[in-house]
Formats: sequence, C-alpha cells, structure tokens
Amino acid sequence: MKKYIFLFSVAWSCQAPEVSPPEPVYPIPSEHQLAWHDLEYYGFVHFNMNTFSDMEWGMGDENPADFNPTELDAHQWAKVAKEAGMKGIIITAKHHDGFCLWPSAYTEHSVKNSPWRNGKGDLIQELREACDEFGLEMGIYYSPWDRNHAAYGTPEYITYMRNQLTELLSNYGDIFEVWFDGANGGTGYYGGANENRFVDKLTYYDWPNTYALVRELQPGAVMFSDGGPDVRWVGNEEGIAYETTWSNLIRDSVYAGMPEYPEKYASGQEDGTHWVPAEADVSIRPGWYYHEYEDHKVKTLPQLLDIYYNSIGRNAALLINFPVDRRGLIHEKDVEQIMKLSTKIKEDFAVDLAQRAKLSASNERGRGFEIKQVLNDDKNKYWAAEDGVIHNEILIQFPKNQSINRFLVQEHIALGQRVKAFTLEAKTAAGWELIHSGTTIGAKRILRFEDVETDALKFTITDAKASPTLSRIGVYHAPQLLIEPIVKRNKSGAVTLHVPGSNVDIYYTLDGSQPSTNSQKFEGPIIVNQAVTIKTISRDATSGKESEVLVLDLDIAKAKWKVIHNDSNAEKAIDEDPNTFWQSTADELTVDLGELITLYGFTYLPPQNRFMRGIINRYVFQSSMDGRNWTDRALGEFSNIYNNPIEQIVRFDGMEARYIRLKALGTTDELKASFAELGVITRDN
Ligand code: FUL
Repeated sequence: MKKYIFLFSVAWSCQAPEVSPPEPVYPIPSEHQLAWHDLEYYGFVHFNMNTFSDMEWGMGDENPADFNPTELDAHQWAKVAKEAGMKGIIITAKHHDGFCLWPSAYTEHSVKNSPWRNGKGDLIQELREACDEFGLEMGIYYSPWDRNHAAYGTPEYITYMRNQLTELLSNYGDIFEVWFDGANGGTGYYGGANENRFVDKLTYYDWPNTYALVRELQPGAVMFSDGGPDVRWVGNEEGIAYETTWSNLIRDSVYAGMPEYPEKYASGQEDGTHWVPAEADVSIRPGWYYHEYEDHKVKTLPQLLDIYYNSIGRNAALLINFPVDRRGLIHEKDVEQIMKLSTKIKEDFAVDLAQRAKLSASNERGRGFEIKQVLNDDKNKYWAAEDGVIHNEILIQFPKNQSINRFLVQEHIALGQRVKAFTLEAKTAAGWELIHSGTTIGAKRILRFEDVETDALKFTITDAKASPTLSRIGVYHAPQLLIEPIVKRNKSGAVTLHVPGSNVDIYYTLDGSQPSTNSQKFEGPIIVNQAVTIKTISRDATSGKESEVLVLDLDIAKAKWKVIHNDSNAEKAIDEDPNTFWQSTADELTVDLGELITLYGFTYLPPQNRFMRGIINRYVFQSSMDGRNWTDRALGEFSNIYNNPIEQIVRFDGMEARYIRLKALGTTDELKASFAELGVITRDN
C-alpha cells in the first residue's frame, strides 16, 4: 500500500502545477448566447398570407379567407430541418401584412377567420408540437411593421404589439430566438387609410421596454435585430458574413432598420462594447415566400455550399429559409437541395486528419491548457497561451504526406474574441507555402483552399487583442465538387457556357429536356435570339461525375435595342452584364426595341455591387408604339428589393410595343434611379 502512495505522490509532483485560466477579454457572451452559438445552423419558414397572394410584402388589405393551405404539415417541416442537421426553426408568426398564424385575441386578421382547419387552427402550436417531436428549438419572427393595423404609427399600436408578443412568448413553451425585422414604415392599408406612414425607427417601438418584456417572458431567448441586443443581422440577405467578422458590436449606436447599418456595422467591431454575434439569413430560393415561378431557381449545391462556408465558416450562425408552398409543405425541390447540402457537409468533414497528427505550440499556458486540447470536442477544454504572449505558432505534423483542402479553427469564445490576424502555411516540396492570411476567427473559422500535398501545417497567430485561446483545430480533405456551368450572354444573343478547371465537358439543351451526354456538347458561343430555357450540366471527362443541372430562362436577344438617352453609359442598362449599371439623371430608362414585340411583362435588375445606390422600389412601366404616346402598363412596388436585390419580375396581359420605359416613382435612398439591367418577358406563361 505504502509503495502505491509513494508512486502516486512522485507522479503527482512530476506533473506541472494547475494554472489559472486567462482573464476574459470583454465583451463576452452571456450564458444564453453561448447556448445559441452551439445551435449554429437552423431553419426559417416564411409562410403567411403572402404565400397565397404571391407577394413578398402584402399591403395588409388581404382577406383572411384566402389563407387556405390544403395539406399543411408542420411535422414535415420539422423532419426536413432535423434531417438537414438544423437545430431549430424560426417561423414568421406575423409578417409585414399583419396576418397572424395564431388566433390572437387582439385582431381579426388571423387564422381564426380563415377556412384553414375551419378557423380553429393555430400554426404556432402545431409547429411547437412538431419541434418537440423532433427535438428542435422553436423561434418566433415578429414583424414590428404592420401594414394592416389601423393604429400603426401611434402609441396604441405599441400596446398591441406587446400584447401579441405576450401571447406568443407565454403560450408556446420555450422560444430560443425572437426575430425583429428591421424593415418598417411605409405605404400600407392601415385599416383602410391606405397611406404612407413613417415612424422613427429608433424611438417608436420603445425598444428598451419591449426588450425587457421579452426578457421577462423568455429569459433564455436571444433577441435578433440589426443591432441585437443579443444577435445581429449580417447585413445582407445572401447568407454571407464578412472575411473579418467580430462578435463585438458598438451596440448602442445601432437600431433596427438604420440605413447605414450594412455598410458601417454589419461586420462588428474589434472594439465593440457588447457581444452581439452575427446571424446570416438567406432563402433557399430567390424570394422569401413561395412563388411557383421560382420552382427552378432553388439554390444549387455549390451555391448552398458557398453560403455554408461563408457564414458558419466566418463566425456567423446560418439561418436558411424554406418558402413553404401553398399546400403548406416544404417543396420537394427545396428538400432535395437542403439534403444535398447536409450530405456534402458530412462528406467534407468526415475525417479529421489533425487527430492523427502531432501538434506542438510555441507557447502553452500550462497544465490543462496544452495544445492537445484543440483536438477535443469538449468546448470547455482549450489551448491558451501565457498572458502577454500574442505571437504563437502551432505546428501540425502528419505521419505522412496528406492531401488537404480545409482548415477549421475555433476560439474559446466564452473568454472573448481575441485573434486579429493569422496565417496558415503548408510544408510542401517547395518549402513553406502561404495558404491563407486572415483576420478574425471567433466561434468558428473554416478555410477552403485548393488541394495541397503536405506533411506539416503551421498556423500562426500574428496579432490578437490579448494572448489567444483556441478550442478546436481540424484539418480535412473534402471531395471535389463539380460546379454547374456559368452562363453568359451578350447583347447580340451569343451565349457562352463556362466551368473553371480543365477536362470538363459541358452539355446543354434548349428544348426543355434534361441535358445528358447525348445532348449538344458546348463547343463555342451559341446564338440565342428567341425566348428559351437553357438547361446545362458539366461533366468531368475523367471520372464521369456530373454537376447539377442549371436551368435558366433567357428571353429575346437585345441586339436591336437602343437606349433613348444622350449618355453612352445608359447602354449598360441593356448590355446583359449584371455587373455594370447606369445611374439615370431623370429617374427613368427608355428603350427602343427596334421592332414591334408582344410583351407579357418586364424584368428589372438593381445594381449588384455591395452597397448600391438608386434602387427603384416604386415604379411605373410604360409602353409606346411610336415613342411619343405612352400608356401605363404596370404600377407597383418592388418589395424588399433593398435587402434582397434580386431580379424583379412583373407580368401583365400581352400587348404590343415598340418602345418601353421604366420610371422610378421612388428609390430606397431617394437618389436617382439606377439600372443594372432592364429586360422583357415575351413568353405567356
Ligand atoms: C426582411 C423582410 O422584409 C423580408 O420580407 C424577409 O422577412 C426577411 C427575412 O427580412 O427584412
């Protein structure tokens, strides 16, 4: 017995003494924010009156009788989310049109006056049960803006909003996130007033007291808006975080819907005062709501994968939206795509090569904080450097040469986000090669790069706010993914198809059939003058692997079109290049089509650069036979175009025209209207 005690005490005394953890670097996440970070990936459901009115933003005058899904099944939504690897679902309980998915006692504009479940339905309750069945969290989207409510704009509406939040946050169990949309104030039905109502977005909602109410009712929930208070908008609706993304934010300078938010605040700030991490939201289709005409525009796997790596891989959570269809189901195509993403992610991260490697760090704080901790999935175990040691090198030596193309790294964020700059190098036959030089890490950073053959990696932290911590390092070799062809067309109608890389063949069809190796092989530009749907795939000539099918509607070529403006730059609005645009001087664009054409609609693409100006949000579209006498053909709003600047499609009954004009009645920033591309629809479907 004595002997054992002796050995034990020798072993004990040989071990390094316990050391204390590093001091936090403020701001740090709260307990409920830390729990939220663990979710990382969850689903959004947009399903309201807009689903039935085929709109993105309803005016608020819609009839509850029109809300009538035929096969609504919240279990299907939850099953899809669960199988896709998502941890929760946020539902649009009330969107801007004010229609409520639960039988609110405070309005008649809800499911209780719809034919769905004979007016006895409660969709929030149905989703609650479905989420519970599949072990998912449930979140609530609640639009502060209400285009239906007569009192919107007065203090009475704030009471209404709080009463409704009280219903939603008291009667449906634990809510993980309350989502406050920044879009608010403008035209609407407003109980029949049909007017323009602007509110002071900073003060009108009395946010401090509204937030206090949410905290009281759901202490575990995080609140989302442009400026938090707990989780912030990433600043675009493409699901893409910034290369440099801080979880810190100068929170008190920000409020929901502030115009300069995306440009100035969305990436967070190194010296931000509060922990308000980013959430990247994006729809699996161009719009947030279901439109049958987008059935072939569901995002492809390479697009979804880019979103994954540019959000979760850049210190943000990812919220992918399903525009539930009129049946009340997530559409088959959306299911297919989201499952492809989860399969691919599993494949990409199947084997962590770092687990077989030998790791060493240039500095270690001491016992409990050794570099081996980064191979452990336990979030509470982490490597830390000694106080004051900012520059740190971590060497990862593989037993033999490896082909790698992914590097994952995480900070121990419970003690604050610290790293400001890092590099990743690989030892190759040519010596140490720089793979990536980056800035922030945060909750998770994933680097994607071309295959590198290497037997060692060097990860160097070159700058940090304080001595760094890391909770995880992973190294992977993701299988190559063949991307579908990129389609370009010029003004004369010449279409080119392109795939980066060599040894890839491209096949296409113009008759609506599925492309295969029996279809036309792309050998050089194809002239496409008429309206057609092009379907195309790429195929690796060696492996025979095929990409997904890309489907694209093309309308008539613009070869004969001329802009009627004394400014050669105006041509950019009809040059078929989405990356160029023209900013008008008179808020309108007039085009001579060169011949008489029967039109069934038009398309408008706003500028595609990151912080664009002069985006049209209210318009009138006119046509003329002679260029002198004009008739109004369509008048309306491009809803949500500022946040989601996708091509706008407006259809009308067929009519002949030689000249067309798109006139801006309003732009999102009141600057002169800009046009990336104006197009026409000549197919009647
Ligand atoms: C935006 C809204 O205006 C859209 O309709 C959508 O709900 C999106 C998630 O947020 O601000």
